[in-house]
Amino acid sequence: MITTIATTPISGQKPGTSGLRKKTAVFCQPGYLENFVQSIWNGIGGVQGKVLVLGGDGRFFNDRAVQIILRMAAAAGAARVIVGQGGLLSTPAASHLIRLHKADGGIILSASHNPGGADGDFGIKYNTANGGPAPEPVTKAIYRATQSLTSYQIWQSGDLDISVPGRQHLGPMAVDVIDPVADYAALMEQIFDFAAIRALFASGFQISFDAMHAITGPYAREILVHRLGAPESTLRNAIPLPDFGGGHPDPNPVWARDLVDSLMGPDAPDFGAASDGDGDRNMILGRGVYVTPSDSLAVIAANAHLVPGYAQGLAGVARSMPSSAALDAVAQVRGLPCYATPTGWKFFGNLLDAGRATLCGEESAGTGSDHIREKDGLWAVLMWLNILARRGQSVAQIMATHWQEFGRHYYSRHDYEEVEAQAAESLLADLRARLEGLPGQRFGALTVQLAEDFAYADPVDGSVTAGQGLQISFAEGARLVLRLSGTGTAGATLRVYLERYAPGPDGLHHDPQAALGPVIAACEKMTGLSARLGRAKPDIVT
Ligand code: G16
Repeated sequence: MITTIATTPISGQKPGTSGLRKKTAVFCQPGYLENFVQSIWNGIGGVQGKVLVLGGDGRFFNDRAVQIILRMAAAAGAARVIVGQGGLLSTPAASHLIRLHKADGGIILSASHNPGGADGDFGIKYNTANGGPAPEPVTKAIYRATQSLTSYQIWQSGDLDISVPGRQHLGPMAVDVIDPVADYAALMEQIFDFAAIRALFASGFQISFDAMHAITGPYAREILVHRLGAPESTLRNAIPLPDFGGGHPDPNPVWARDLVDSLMGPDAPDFGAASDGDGDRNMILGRGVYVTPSDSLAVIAANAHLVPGYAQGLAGVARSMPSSAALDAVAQVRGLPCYATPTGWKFFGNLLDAGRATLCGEESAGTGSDHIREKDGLWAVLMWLNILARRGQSVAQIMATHWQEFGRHYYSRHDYEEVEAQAAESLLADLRARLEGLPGQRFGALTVQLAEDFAYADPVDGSVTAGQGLQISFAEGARLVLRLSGTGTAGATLRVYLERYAPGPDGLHHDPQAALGPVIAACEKMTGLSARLGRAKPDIVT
């Protein structure tokens, strides 16, 4: 039976870089989730007769939210919901299922790399029929719907038992509970040379994979251990927990410190990797080396032909604007089209759908391809393993030869977290106002060549997205980008992206922070950042 509940708009239900993210306590408020879910239905023209995919990364409130969304889908007349067993699905697996079942869309419950638990963050995002994050016009329509909502509808019933695969019904709606891993693992087996990776493992090649107590534990066990023969000891923190064991499930050298330390230590395995809360991010390490996400994307692009799924070549490649130009260097040598998009995976969707790009990636530890429409952590790990198996070299050797051929793009991101929003906004506004006069000006050792407020004209649908970050290029082969994060849930996070190109053959093996010293100094001189934010140094350096 359908019940209609009167409600009023809740302010601030505006999707950010990747869906709506708020403190868990905010999402747990009566009606908060319901208002947003009803606004999704209203914003996309309803779900009457539609097929949806539903699942999340298992963080606190995932289980409750799944039950509420199932009842709201039933009330809205959805024909069928495909839900991961226990309400679990990694973001890449959800994207794949939408495509596999030709579903009309899907709902993914996750705040990605943000911490979870009752005191952490929760999030929800809507993906469209191509399997990708809803593009801007759709998120805007959903936001508009939140602002005029007067009621929501929910099916009156108790909870469904979604702990066992199989079909059941909620009113007239079919609910298919499926194994969250099986279809995704089968897709990976189609793309990669599993025999070659199995042989690599059998030869004694050691890997360590850190699931950070998040969603990829069961996926990694099935793929790396069961299908590829790696020992169980390969897996760290492989049991998903609602609070990620109190950790911060962001696979970077700061939050996956233990893994990084073990790769830098005396008994290091040959390869290390980690993934995030919902399984779409990745970190790649070799014995004694950390591979930046931008470098990883470039190496993957340069070696993709060694992987069966990409043996026929790449149509093109794409990166987010703040990501380093390491990808562009590969694209130039290989004659591939290369696109720079705003931050946010949703901007790759059109390029992938139109067949203009095969691979894409971001400095924020996301890498992926046209196999789905989300970034994909385990896919990136398997890309590396397949390349390592075929090249028979270590990660360090692959990096060294890559830099010899393409030069090295030293890269780092400095994050100033939870700063006063007004201070960060006025810093950017002041710099924006000065952009026109910057070219030709010298800041320490660097001379500004170009300065712009990045705007993206989508080559497929012609839409223009402005205000996507301040980009300052220097004549000496360096670049500085400043933008505000769109995924935080408290205050503002200012991201400062630093890049400097070393063409080689010398100067390829410096400490990145030292190599970037002139860019860091130029940023400080140009913006007066430390004084304006009241911070002597960044909170997070990756
Ligand atoms: C999300 C988006 C990414 C983006 C990242 C960081 O990742 O999907 O495209 O690069 O946030 O965004 P921001 O700099 O605005 O915080 P995830 O893994 O959180 O979904």
